[in-house]
Amino acid sequence: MNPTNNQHVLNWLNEMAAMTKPDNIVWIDGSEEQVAALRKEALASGEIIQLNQEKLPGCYLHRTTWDDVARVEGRTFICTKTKEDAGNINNWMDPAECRAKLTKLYTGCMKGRTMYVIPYSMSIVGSPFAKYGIELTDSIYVVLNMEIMTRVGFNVLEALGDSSDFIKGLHSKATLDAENRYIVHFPEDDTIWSINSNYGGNVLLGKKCFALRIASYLGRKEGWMAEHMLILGVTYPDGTKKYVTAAFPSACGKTNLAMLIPPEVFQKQGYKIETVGDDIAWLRVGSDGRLWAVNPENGFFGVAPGTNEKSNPNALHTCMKDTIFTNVCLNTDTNTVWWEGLDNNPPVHAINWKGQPWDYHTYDKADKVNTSGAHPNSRFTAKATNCPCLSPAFYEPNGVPVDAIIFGGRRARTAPLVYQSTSWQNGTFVGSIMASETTAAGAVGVVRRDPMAMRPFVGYNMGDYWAHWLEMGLKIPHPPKIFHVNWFRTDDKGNFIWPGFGDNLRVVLWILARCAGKVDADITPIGYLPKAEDICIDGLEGITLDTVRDLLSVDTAAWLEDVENIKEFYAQVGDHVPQAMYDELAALEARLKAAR
Ligand code: GTP
Ligand code: SPV
Ligand code: MN
Repeated sequence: MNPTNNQHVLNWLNEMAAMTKPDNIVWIDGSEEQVAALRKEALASGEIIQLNQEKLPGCYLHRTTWDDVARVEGRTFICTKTKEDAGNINNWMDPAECRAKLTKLYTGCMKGRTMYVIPYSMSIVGSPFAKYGIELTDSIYVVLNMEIMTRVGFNVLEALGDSSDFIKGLHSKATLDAENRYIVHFPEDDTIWSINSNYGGNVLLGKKCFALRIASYLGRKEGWMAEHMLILGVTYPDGTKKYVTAAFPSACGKTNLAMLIPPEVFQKQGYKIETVGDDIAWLRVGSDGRLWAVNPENGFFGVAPGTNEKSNPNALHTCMKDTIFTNVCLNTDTNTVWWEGLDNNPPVHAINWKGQPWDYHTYDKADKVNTSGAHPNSRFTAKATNCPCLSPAFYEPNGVPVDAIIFGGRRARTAPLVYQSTSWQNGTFVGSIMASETTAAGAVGVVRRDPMAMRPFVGYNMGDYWAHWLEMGLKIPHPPKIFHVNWFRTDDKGNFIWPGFGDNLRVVLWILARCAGKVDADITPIGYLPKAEDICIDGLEGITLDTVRDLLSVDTAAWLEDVENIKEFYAQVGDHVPQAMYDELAALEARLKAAR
């Protein structure tokens, strides 16, 4: 019995089943009984391992295959009718060609398996922001993760009714063959096809595939925005609440900022931090003329390594129950989990992320992937509702009004601790030149430009995406102010100068003070910079006013070098780059040269 009469859903389901030929088809109804039964099945097959239920109630461990441990950008495609619509930054394949190629791989791939049909919603079912999807998958691991990360259940089918307005996602782990792994998007057709992976962002199709790539495409068409942003709420001692969103590239600190613990001096004054989201924000113009944000997800797929009682206690407590760990280290004495940076007591008897006995003495910082207990990109999938600092606004169908948008990346030298753009257009430019430095062992940092942290996630031409940002600016009567931060400046020895984590609140408070018009700033060639004394360093050991001055310094020569790199990147993005972005770039260069 099908739980819906929606012919669009049923016809598509029949077509996909005829191609993949599963033995059974099972609808996922969102009930705890069904999830429990599937968990039992996954335990029996070894797909998941039950952890110590006293210490970690409801927690399980899963290991992926060794070559399936992260998103695969090289195998991710945007299949629009023309290559130009996908742009130069995306991989492109002709839609018909792609379907033909993947049809061969999908044909019969679910023989002997069950196909699970997961109706899910991104955002609260029935809310103004909500968009619906159905994911077909042959992986119980995917079902269990989707059930945490999205809102799964038959109420989605009810809300959908007879409509064809849903995103059609097909996933098969097939043979997990890396050579034939594909994550492909047909934005013109509301369709996602993923095959030969069973890892995170490749297979939890509601997340990057739908909520960013497909949604960014829809947002452009419908006049809203889908962004790779956390949403953070700050409550002031007088009870006032302010919200900021922040876009940092993958593994650059979104989850950490979203769940930060205020430094003691601020706690004593009564400041509080609330998390609305840690990875994705959907943004719409509200009837009050402000920009409003929701987190379309229902859980966190967070990086485990580095998460500890000091860096991010909120994340740690969130994943102490009802959590699926992927590729972390197993302590076989206690049947609990461990990862690098959890504490200084690596397990004496352990199984590493590869499933092998592991001796922590063999750990070599220069070869983390092969010598660490947990994979550097190992993750926890945890429920938002288990987060101690979850904002009540998480449940608000209309989301929260945004005062500031913050961009950031890992820059060893160029970007100062914080600066403010001079307008929405200038802020869009600041987003477009975002970058991060990857520090490979021994090598100097390689700069990777990652506009708005969306380089791997824009479902169309990057130049058109910037144009959409500019157009949105014209549609928001009271737009948020746009800032850029950098927690990652290093000293001569390569150590981070700024303490980061909870202390980043000090910078966020300056940002909000600027938005409220409560603090002055210095105008520089790159934008407004704080006066050093306006970044509160009360109670911060080892940081003086001079350290802050140093963190706020702008190295003109380094910036001019960066400008050359930006020019190359713009050329690569190609002829859809809006003229206004070139004007901003030329103006920045002229200001830097004048200041030299
Ligand atoms: P994705 O889930 O991949 O999108 O990552 P993310 O942006 O949420 O990054 P996350 O918060 O998980 O942080 C990734 C890494 O950056 C971790 O190893 C953190 O310890 C480190 N990190 C986060 N915030 C800071 C900071 O303020 N300073 C420093 N030095 N490191 C930080
Ligand atoms: C990211 O890479 O930005 C993530 C992890 O949040 S994944 O869901 O795998 O994309
Ligand atoms: Mn992310």
